[in-house]
This record gives sequence, C-alpha cells and structure tokens, in this order.
Amino acid sequence: MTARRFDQLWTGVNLATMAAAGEAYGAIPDGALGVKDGRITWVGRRADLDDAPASLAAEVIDGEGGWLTPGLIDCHTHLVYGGNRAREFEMRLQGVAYEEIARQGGGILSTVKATRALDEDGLVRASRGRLDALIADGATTVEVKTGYGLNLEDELKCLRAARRLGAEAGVEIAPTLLSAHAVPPEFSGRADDYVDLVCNQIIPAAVGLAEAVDVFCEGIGFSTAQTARVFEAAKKHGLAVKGHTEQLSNLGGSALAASYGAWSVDHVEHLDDDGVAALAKSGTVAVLLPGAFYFLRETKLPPIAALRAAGVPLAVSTDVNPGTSPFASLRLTLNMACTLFRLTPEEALAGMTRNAALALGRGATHGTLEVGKHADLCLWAVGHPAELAYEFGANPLRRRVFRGR
Ligand code: DI6
Ligand code: FE
Repeated sequence: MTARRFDQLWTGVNLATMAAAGEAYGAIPDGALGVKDGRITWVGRRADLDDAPASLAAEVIDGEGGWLTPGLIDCHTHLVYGGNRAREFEMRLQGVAYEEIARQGGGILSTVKATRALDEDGLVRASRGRLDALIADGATTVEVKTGYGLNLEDELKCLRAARRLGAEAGVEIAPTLLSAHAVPPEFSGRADDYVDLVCNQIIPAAVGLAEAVDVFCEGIGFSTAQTARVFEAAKKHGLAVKGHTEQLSNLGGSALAASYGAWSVDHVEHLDDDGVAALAKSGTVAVLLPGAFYFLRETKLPPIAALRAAGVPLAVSTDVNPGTSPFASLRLTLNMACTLFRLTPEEALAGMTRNAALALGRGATHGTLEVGKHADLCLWAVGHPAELAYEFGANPLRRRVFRGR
C-alpha cells in the first residue's frame, strides 16, 4: 500500500482557523484540512486541493457543511478537588460575603479538608465528571491547578491525579502548581513560614510534574511581597509563572507578574491603567473568568476596553472550582464572556483557542488551524461560529479530534 499524503482529510467544512490575521474567525468557507501523524499539514480552500480527496487520504471526512474549529482550550481550572460548597452557596445567598466565609475558615479551606481526605484514586474519581463535561464541550487541552492540598504530599497528589485524569480521558492536561492559594490551617498566622515551605520544598518537588506556578495575590491570599518570593522560586526552578491577580481588589499583582514575564494574569476585574500597560509591555495574556464574576455576583467589570486598546491578548476560561465557579461548561462560559463582559463571540472563541494557547505557553503548537499545529479539532453542526457563544444547552459538537484521532 502506498503511503497517502494525509491520514485524514476534512472536506465539506467551513474552517474557523482562528489565525490572528485575515478574515473574522480566520474563516475559510468551503475549506479542507489535511492531517498527517497527528499534525495539521494542509489548510485551505477545498477548490485548491490538487487531487481527488479519496486519492489523497486514507480517511476522508465529510463535515456536512458544519464548522471546524481548533479544539477548545480551557486555560484556567481548579477541577481536581473533593467535596463541594453548596452550603456556602446558601450562606452567600443569605448575604454572607465570600471573603467573610473565607476568614471564618470556610471557603478554600473547607475544600482543602475534603481534598486531603481523598487518596489519589478517590480524587481522580471525584474529578472525572468535571473533566468529561469539558471534553463533551470540545476541550482538547485543559489546565489544572493544585491549591487544595496545601502541603507537600497533598499538592503532589493533586498533580498526579491531574496527569492521570488526562491520560485516562484523552485530553492534554497543563498542570499548574497553586500551592500559594491560601494559608493552610496548620500555618495559621504564619503566612511567611508557609511561603518558605512553598518556595523551598513544594516548588522544587513539583519540577517535572507542574509546568507553571500560580499565586492568589489578594487580601485573603498572599501579599505582593510573598507573591514575588514564590515567583522567584518558580523562576529559579525553571517553571513559568501565572497569577490570580486583581480579582477582589487592586494590589498590583498583575504588574508584578508581568515583570516576571508571566504567561497570564487571571480575573483582573480590579486592574488599573498601569496594570494594563504592564501587561501590554510584557505580552502577558489577561484571562477573563466570567463564571466567577457571575457566581460571586460581582459588579466591577474587568477593563475590557482598555485591555483591547492596549492589544493585550484576552483569553476566556471556566475557572471550574467549588467556591466561585462551579461550572464545567465551556459554552456557558463563552456565552457569559459575551453577555457579562461584552466580548464579541469572535473574541470569546479566540479566548478559548488562540489566546488560551498563549496563556499556557503553547502558542506555537496549539490554538489555531494552521500547518504544523497539533490536529486538535472540533466539528460543530452550526451555520455560523457565533452560534457557539449564542446558544447554550443543546450540544452541536459532532466530532472531536485529539491528536489526529
Ligand atoms: N480565586 C477564585 O475565584 C478561586 N481561587 C482563587 O484564587 C476560588 C477557589 C475557591 O473558592 O475554592
Ligand atoms: Fe481560579
């Protein structure tokens, strides 16, 4: 048998390549896309294919007039955890603030308790449904943070569980160490001692298991001085940095993260003009998390217009977590990015493809339909890509391809 030019050739599809230059959505109507060895090797107009599809590929797939997009990338999740926080949801509805619940020892720390109580198998079982829901929405790459273990053993357990989940479910996991998420109870009143543990023991042990280090830089989290120490340790060990910054107040964590060349700063509702300028200068992505904004019933909107004007890449993510965003839904998140943050459907989709790839240091290999990138694809039964952000509930995903399969 002669080797064909492609393993897989898509025809009968409109392509939303999401490439940065060109048409809206990087659209190529009536396109074709060839895959070889798990990579995209041809993208263009069907009319420009130089031979009959059947002679070019072992498998020809007719997209029946649907739209092909890059596989979706959820670049900010906390999906590995035990338990849930429905009781706190009830308390918040009765008027108790999220920060108040945290100060009383609930919040993140109640999930820490439930997460520590599970072994790695239990954690995988508890988290699998959330990952499966993202996959059913078209996710092919999912970032997963730790941050509910908060000691050496339990943080590493969460990283291992995240890696196992990815291998079992057929999705790429980008693991991030968020040990500086909250001060654990055994270090209560000794935040700096906990930061020592993070810098001197947890970060070194996470090399090879995590790609990036994240910090919750906030009044109820860690100060900018503590955040800087964690970033220094990350750099020293060759790990990338990211930040939960300017979510509930403006401490300047985003500019600090930018000064360390952060891949992304996330939330950024309270970001000011100086922060925006710092991001533009460093090329750091701003990750918008409308689920948390919605669930906490926040009113302070991220400075979208200023970010846009400064050319800061905008990503959009679920932030799946039990306290502020219990939503394992990419498409609900796309919709909320438009309705709550006034992104255009095209910006929202770019935020879950091209710019989400940048937020995970994967801009060269993920996030667009371009030659050389991984063959991570979604075929949608929609007449226009804006439908992905518009409608929610019925699932138009017809096929999901991960690494060419
Ligand atoms: N900000 C958030 O919204 C999540 N973490 C963070 O730093 C909340 C996590 C939780 O409440 O469990
Ligand atoms: Fe988060």
